[in-house]
Amino acid sequence: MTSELSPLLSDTAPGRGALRPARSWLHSDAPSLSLNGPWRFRLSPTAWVSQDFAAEGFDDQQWDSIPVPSHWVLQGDGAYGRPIYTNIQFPFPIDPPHVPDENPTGDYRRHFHVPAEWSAADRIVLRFDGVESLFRVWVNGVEIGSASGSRLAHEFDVTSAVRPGDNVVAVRVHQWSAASYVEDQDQWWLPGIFRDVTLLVRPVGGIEDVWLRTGFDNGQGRLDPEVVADSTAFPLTLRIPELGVEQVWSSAADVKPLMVADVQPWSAEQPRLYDATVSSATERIALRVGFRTVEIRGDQFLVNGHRVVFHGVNRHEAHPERGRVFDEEHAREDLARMKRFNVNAIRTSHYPPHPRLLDLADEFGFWVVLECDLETHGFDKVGWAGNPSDDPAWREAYLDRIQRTVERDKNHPSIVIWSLGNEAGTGSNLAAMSAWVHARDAERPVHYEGDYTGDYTDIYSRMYSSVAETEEIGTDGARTKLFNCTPSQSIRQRTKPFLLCEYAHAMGNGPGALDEYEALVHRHPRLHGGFVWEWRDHGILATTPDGTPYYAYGGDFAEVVHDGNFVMDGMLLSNDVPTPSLHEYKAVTQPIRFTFDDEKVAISNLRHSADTSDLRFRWRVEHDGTPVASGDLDVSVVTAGGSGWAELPHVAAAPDAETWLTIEAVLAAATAWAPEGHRVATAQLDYSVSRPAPAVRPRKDWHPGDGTLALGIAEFVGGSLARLAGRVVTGPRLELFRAPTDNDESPSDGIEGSDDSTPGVSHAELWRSEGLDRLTSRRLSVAHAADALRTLDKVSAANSGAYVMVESVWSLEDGELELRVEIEPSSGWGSVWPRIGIRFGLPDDNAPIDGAEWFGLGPLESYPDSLRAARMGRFASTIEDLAVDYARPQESGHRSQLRRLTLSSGETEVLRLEALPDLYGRRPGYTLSRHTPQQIAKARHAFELPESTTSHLTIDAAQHGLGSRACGPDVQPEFALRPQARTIRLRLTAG
Ligand code: IPT
Repeated sequence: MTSELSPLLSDTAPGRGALRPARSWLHSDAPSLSLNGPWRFRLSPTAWVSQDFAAEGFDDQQWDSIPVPSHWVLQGDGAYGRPIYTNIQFPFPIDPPHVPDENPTGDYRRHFHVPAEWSAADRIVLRFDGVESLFRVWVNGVEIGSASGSRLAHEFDVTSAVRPGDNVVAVRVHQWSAASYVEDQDQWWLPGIFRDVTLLVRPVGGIEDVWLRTGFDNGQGRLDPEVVADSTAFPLTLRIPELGVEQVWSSAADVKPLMVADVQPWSAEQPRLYDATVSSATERIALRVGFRTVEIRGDQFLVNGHRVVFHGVNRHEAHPERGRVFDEEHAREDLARMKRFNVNAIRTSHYPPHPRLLDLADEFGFWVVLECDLETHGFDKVGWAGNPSDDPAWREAYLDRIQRTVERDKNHPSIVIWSLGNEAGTGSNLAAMSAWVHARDAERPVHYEGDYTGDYTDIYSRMYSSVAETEEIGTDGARTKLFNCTPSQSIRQRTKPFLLCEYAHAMGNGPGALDEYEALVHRHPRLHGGFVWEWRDHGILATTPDGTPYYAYGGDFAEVVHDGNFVMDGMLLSNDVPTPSLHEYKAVTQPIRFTFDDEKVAISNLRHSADTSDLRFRWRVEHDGTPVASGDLDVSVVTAGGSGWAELPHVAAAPDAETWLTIEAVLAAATAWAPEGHRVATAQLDYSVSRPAPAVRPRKDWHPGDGTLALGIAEFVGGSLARLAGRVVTGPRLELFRAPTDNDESPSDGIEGSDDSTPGVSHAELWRSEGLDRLTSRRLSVAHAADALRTLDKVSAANSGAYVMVESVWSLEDGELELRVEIEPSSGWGSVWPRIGIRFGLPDDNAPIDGAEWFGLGPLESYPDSLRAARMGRFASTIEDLAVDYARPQESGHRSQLRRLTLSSGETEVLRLEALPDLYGRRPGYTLSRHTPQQIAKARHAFELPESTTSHLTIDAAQHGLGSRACGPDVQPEFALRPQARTIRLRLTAG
């Protein structure tokens, strides 16, 4: 037994016995039988288990039952092991092509009934749409074959093994195999039969495969059919009723290209599909045809003659309970959500998705980069020694993978680029894959990021290049050498269309600078946009011992090696909630742009091919956030790439309130993905008259005092605030710390242009070493004046000589309580600062502060390099909803450019704050939270945060940007917060 098994597990070839060539995943009316459902299941800790179970008469009564499709590690509450998350690391020794004896092995069995009529079939085929990682199949005890290529379809001819009536199929699945070395994607390792299993009748005279290649040229559609069928299948008929197409092919020789008049093209914006059938006497195949031509002209990537800008996302198959098991409703909702957030493209990172996803992509309209199931990233650890990509022993496996990828999905109009895989180094096997694609599908370009020098691919692609570097790539005539390229290779790469197959790493709170990347696309036509990493967090729903649900990440399942929360880097949280970054993305990529000019607004339509006839434009005027007038804008239809004008309404600025005009482009009618009125694009214009903040009243009568007094609504004891509006209050204290974001925690690679680039050291480490999270203070003086109190504090940290002087002046001004805080750092502070703020503690006091209403930027959190989604207005929120539930607790909830804030307890308004601008007109931001930054920084998950009824209000004169350093560039220098002097001025009144 062992001698038989060992070569299979270590075999670099993709298994034995699966049918070749691979074919399309077709919608056929031939009979089929889904083998999804409960199977008998047994898990063994090693591959060295008896194969007796495959025998027909084996007694599996003692076995468990498991659903197919599923991942066994997500079934049985831990009874079948746990998921493992690694990014680059191999969770087994790097000993290719061998895997350890500790190799979880799942044995599956089920019975199925074959109808007697099936005896008339030409063949009976057993199809597996996805099994991770290596599996062997037996039918009625007869070994059928084996296969690897987890996210690829495999079909086996089981005609001679099945019989009418009862049959039994047995499948053995090994978690680890040679294939694991080429499936090292950044995701959970999730073994099992996780996609459909189907028994298919292949009728006599059936159609093995169809490819309806299409093209579109000046209103004419081109159809270039390819059919695989033996001569008994003919005549075949192609029908596209809506276009009046009915072609009868009496033999293979008749199958020729044809032109179709009056065709509407397919595009991601207007995904026009035509129902088509190809039928023989015994089988009918249904397809949905979209006419479009993909081409590269010079350095331009065009569809139907127009340049495509990819506003894309990397999409993994991830579901918090199902893992990579496809859930069509969930996927459909996800794609609709993408459309609502102006996403127009998907890279299927890093493997072909469930085939139905591509039907949906055709239907909703996305430009798809379809990626092969291939990644060997873990070889990086050993300097890429033994990388399969450059080892002829793996050539067959590589070719098999790309063939199964392209063949399965070739009919989809949404797929405009083939991608060979991800992070697999470089080498001849990748070049061979590319050559095969070029020969098989001359139209669609080949992408592979790792071909930095462009030796075998058609598109220049990078991941996480900085804004500056990306701009260099797009700049004509630039001579700078490109990443990993010689001068001549750099020149060659600049002759190709460029895309960022990954950028704007969206881990935790971030990314910053989405707008700067977007701006490049419009300045440099060679730059075709890119794909944010990534669409969604891959959290797995788990519960704490006390039953609290949470989304687990690496390390939560006691993995031996893991990569923590690096798998939580989506613009969508695990529970489908869009993070502020997705709103920012939507704002930055809006296809309609507005430029104000006096009484007019210019409206640019940046779409690929759709005009604006699907949109309605409306306006509204607000005074301090309260709507006072609204209406529709009269805009004539703007063609794609064009621009038009609209007259703006007359807006009178209010004398005593800020006056803002907001315009919006909304859907005029419901679509498949959004209701009528859905906002596609928006812009604001400030009409306010300038109203300078009241000057600081000079006081000359300061004299020392004990600091115990009342000033309006404030009561002080020993110079410290004790009560506000009758409530106990602590602070305010200087706050320079924020709970580090994932970007803040990421070590610098030392080569970027950031303010702290000590290689291997993160901002957060510097903050902790400077003691920003543990400031202490010493009161230097307390002084009184008429209606005023002044304190001077020296704030510093243990074992630090650097300090900040904080002068606080409380006074009554025009009958209102004013607080002015002057924050004055000493020399000697080294790092950037996360924030410059003051924090109040607002204990429960029998009425916890649990809500906020404000006039300022909102409704969601914003930071200096992520401000585009924020708009000026009046907003309200509960304290819980102010923060985002990032998988790992971190800085969240900052609202920028505050004007006025009301804190409430239930229905009762407790405290009102007005934030005065500083001398430069800068307004502070605010954060209201149940926890201090120090508490948040300690928690790995939200459930670890202490219970709290105290609310903490931080008023920040400034916050540091977000950047995307967790995997990419740091905060751009203009948004990096260096230690500096700041003034905060607040007016406080009782609610
Ligand atoms: C890049 C990977 O391609 C992607 O799969 C993901 O892991 C991403 O990083 C980070 O989340 S590779 C990285 C070394 C640039």
